[in-house]
Amino acid sequence: VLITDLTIDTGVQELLGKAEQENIETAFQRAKEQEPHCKFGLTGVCCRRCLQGPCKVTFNGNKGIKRGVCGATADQIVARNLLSLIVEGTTPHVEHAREILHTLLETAEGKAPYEIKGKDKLISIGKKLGLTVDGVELDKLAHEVALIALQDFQQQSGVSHWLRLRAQDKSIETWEKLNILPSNAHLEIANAINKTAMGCESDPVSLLLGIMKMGLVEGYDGLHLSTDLQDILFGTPRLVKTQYRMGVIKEDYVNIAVHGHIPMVSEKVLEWSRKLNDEAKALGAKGINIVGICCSANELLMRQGVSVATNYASQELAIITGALEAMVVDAQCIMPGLAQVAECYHTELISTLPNIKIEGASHVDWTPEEADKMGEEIVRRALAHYPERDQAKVQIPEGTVEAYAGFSVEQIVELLAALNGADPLLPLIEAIAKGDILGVVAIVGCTNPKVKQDLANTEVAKELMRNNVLIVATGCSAHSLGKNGLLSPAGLEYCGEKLANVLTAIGQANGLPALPPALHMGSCVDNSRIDDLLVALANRLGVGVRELPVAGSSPENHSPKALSIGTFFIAQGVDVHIGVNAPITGSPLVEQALTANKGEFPVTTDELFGGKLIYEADPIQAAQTMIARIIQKRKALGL
Ligand code: BF8
Ligand code: SF4
Repeated sequence: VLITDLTIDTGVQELLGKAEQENIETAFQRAKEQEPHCKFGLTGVCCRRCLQGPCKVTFNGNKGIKRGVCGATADQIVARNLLSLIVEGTTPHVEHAREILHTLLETAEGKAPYEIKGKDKLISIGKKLGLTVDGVELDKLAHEVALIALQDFQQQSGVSHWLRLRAQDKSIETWEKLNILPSNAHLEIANAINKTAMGCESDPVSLLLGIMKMGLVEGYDGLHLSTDLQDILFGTPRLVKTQYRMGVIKEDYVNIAVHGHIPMVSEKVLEWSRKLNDEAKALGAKGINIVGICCSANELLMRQGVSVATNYASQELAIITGALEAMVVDAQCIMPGLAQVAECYHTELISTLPNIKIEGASHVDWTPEEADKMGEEIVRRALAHYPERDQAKVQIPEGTVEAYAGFSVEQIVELLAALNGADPLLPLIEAIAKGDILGVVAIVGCTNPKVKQDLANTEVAKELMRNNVLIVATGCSAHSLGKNGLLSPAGLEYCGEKLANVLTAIGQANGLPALPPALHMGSCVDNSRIDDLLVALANRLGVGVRELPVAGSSPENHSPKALSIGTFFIAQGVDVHIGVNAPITGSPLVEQALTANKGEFPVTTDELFGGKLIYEADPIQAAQTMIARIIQKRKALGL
């Protein structure tokens, strides 16, 4: 396999060459070793739910065994497996939300060394929750907000507070009729695991409704709760400028990469790197340089303008530069293979969460109370490793790309207010109505070593931009766009003329050359921001979210989190494209229900919610399918 077939990132290509010379294995080779993949697994019909199995039943079109030992059919097995996968996508985000919630509680109680930096967000959420905010001390208000959030993990009946806080009334009506309103995230997760357990639920329709309910748990007590509480603690993101690609790792600095998702960890590492910067100078370095990987990168980029080294598939390659003194990880999307790579260099791989340990890594415990101790210890360890760096092994691919980020809904509204202070959303709505903006598509999710890194993410985006579709982006997909110049005004060259004019007008009204063609809205939990934007637009128009000319796309999905986020958006009535391996094709019923492709199965998510799954590996075709749907939704609105 040619290295150039694995990624379009030239820096990663260079480092893959270095890895080959040094005989270091990475995920890119291991992905090839796994080919060809087992078709039973790929199509979702392998069941390992009990010890009578594993059972595999016939996948689409073939003749063979129709039922597992217990009598389970392909429809039942696929639906159960999918629910199980969606639970595995949702749970890390719900845990993420719970961790930030406890940090906020302890901060409000004066027990944790964080401050409440997002005063405006706290007050606006306090008001929406019906709390008295006038004259109330911030700590007290934060405490009350956190206690309400805690009920979303404890109450035995009633509806999730964060769903009531953030969802459109019209959507709530739809979900209520289908009896899928969640109450408590932990209860719903336990309930879903119970459904999928051997000998429990086997009605595929009920399992599918369980999947949609889990999508709502993901959306409100995963994504929204995480973003809201993080904004309260760390502030709401504002426009920032930054740099992308491996070249952000600097040879003459002490380099620390933060990787994972939890900003309570990465923010503290950044804070202590600033405090101890002079100690790096005493060692002969120019200072301490923090770079980001995956969604820790997004969190620090959005609020602090920290630069981004790389995204998911190439995380190991950052170590192969030979210039990282430490890589700090917390949770989610951390490849176990990192430890093996770190062993070949002076880099210390440090895990931080008390219940997420990594084999071969050292560990410095993060707890809300001990956060400062953790930050200082990690930075001191990195400083101590700097003299151990082997210069002969250092090779940092040259070049960085400029990018803008920090597009919270609050920031977008403020930029639009430069055009219309009294009704900021109006200029956007008018541009959509006139067709200057055909629609909005969110490019979200991952990279996946199974497919060429960054290719589909950027190709889907470019095809949409050419057709005057405005792009918003999060997660590792946003990094793909950033590395390739699509988060910078320079990316306007890929846009249709009408879209380019709109972005230039908004940019210039704000003293910028133009807005970039893709607006970076944050980490994967910040898909909540995209939802907030849709709800704001729909409310302003007096329509349901399901009627908006919008779609979501995860062209290089690898994580079950991409599927649970996608499920949330389908429940909102938004079509969601995924490009890699939807493990549903073994069941005609599940496939038809989700994709609304022709078949005998009468009930589809499209009919019930207004959104469906688009499973398409070809990026241009995927973009065209989304455009066709956007045009259909425009027509229904009379546009
Ligand atoms: O939560 S985009 S590869 S890092 S799962 Fe993972 Fe996918 Fe990246 Fe962020 Ni999201
Ligand atoms: Fe086989 Fe049924 Fe057990 Fe699944 S639950 S492994 S189909 S016997």
